[in-house]
Amino acid sequence: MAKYLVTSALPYANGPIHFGHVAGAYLPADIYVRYLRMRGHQVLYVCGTDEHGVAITLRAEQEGIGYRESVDRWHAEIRRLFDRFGIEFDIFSGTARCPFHAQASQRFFRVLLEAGWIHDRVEEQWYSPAADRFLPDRYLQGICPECGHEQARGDECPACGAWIDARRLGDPISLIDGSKPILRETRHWYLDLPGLRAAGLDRWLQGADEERPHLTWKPNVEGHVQAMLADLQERPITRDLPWGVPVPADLPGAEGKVLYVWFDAPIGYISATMEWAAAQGEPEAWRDWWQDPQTHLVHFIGKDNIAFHLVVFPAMLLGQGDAWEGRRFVLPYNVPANEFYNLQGRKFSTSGGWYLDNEDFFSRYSADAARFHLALTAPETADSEFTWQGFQTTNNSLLADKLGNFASRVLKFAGRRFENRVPAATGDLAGHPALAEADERLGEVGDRLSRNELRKAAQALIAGCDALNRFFDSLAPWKLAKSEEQADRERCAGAIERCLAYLELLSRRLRPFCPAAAAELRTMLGRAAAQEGGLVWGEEGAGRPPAPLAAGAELGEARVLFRKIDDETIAEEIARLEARASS
Ligand code: B3M
Ligand code: ZN
Repeated sequence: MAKYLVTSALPYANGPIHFGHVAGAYLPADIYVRYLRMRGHQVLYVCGTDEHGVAITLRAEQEGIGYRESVDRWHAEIRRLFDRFGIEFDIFSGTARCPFHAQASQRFFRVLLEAGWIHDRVEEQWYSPAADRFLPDRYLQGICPECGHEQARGDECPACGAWIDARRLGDPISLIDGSKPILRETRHWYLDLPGLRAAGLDRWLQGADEERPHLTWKPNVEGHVQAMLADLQERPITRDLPWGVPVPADLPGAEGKVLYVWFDAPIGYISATMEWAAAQGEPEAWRDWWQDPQTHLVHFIGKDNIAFHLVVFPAMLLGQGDAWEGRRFVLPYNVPANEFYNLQGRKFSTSGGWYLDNEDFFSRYSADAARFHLALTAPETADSEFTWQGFQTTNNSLLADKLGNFASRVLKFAGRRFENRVPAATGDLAGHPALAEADERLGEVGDRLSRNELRKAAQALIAGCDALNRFFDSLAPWKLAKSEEQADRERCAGAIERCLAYLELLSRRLRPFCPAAAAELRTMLGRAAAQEGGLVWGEEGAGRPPAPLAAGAELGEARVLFRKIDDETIAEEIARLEARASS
């Protein structure tokens, strides 16, 4: 049994999140967590909203409401979508609402400052005489110094992805009022990334650290990290903003300054864990997760957050040294970052109307079908997309026709022929090739999930269903049942016993993907799926068929696991999407 601390990127509380976010950083984590728990591991899954920074202030200013009011609204909205999707966190907090966050962030800052990893300097920054304020990163727009793109932001370029020093932006304008800013001197604090790199970050990234048995990162992760390391510089970690975690007030020049959002946001994982621990009545228990060398820390993120999770945050953790009562922080064990997930050939865009209306979607379709489809099309190694046709195919041809249909034909047959009870096992069907195939494919599901290969895990599950349907067809129990031969009728009973045993196994393999349908399937299996305690994953796989079920156990009632979606409905959805986008 091992210990896993799993996080999903803290979404900005400045707008709704969409299916693309869910497919990239939340569903893969939720599936992983459910799987690990079934394997008996100790798991804590933390998340919350990212409630500071310019993304928030700009939004609230547009909405004409207070920062707090704005983040509260979006926090609730985002949380609702996660609930709809069945994403279950141990805690879902937020950086402005967590009572431990500001203090933890300031402590991180102070430790780094005292250890010499943070320096302060007085430098020129863009200042707006019109608004009488400094203009941090995203308040500015200008020409990218790297690629010449004309609408680069003051922090990064949307075209080439470069991190930009705002002072190098060409012809900047203020996004508040379009006016031209001027350069004015002010004090800021800088994180010495090159120094931290030499002091241990490099060693850890290369896997030379024995605490991180992982020797390789996903190729997309490795690529981003190398690009960032090629030009690693000190980064400013404070901003002139009226909203955020204040720079500790006793420092000269701290007035009006807050910590940069990317400094405090990842500490949000830690402060959320502190909040969770306090709610358990064990305020110190957060250390058992963050400061125990046995912990496997796994961050689920989208590709745009790679540099922060593999370079900046680990550097901040390393730089804490043993200043926290002598206990060091763990560094990430894995960062299974995903690529982007689009919608019908284009990027999701809330303002452009190119999105799925979450309320609408869940009033018509099941969360489980959406979860399974997103897993099957997850953007693991390349960008991928949601299409309505693809969703229909997954729902109808895979979930309903292969899985749901197998369950209903077996259960209906058992209901008619065996008085809705598990018939006696015969034992002579174990070597059947279709069952051997099912063993192999259903065994593969767990291997794939443990490596965060959701697509292949979902495919293996469906391939297992295919094999089971082939088994049922090749045995033709409806013929055997009518045979005059006693041996045939026994074979029929044996076949149905095997089908029921595999259905029970399927309910467990399905559970991380489709928790509600898996529970429903177990209800349908009645006493045949009775189990003491929590549901365990089990060791079934190649060479290990499911154990015989207790003969005579009473089954439940066969029901429809996945309802089909007709062509007309899909056509309507596409028409609605296009109409919304062009209105
Ligand atoms: N809020 C960026 C994003 O939502 C940022 C992630 C923070 S994770 C600590 O993509
Ligand atoms: Zn650029």
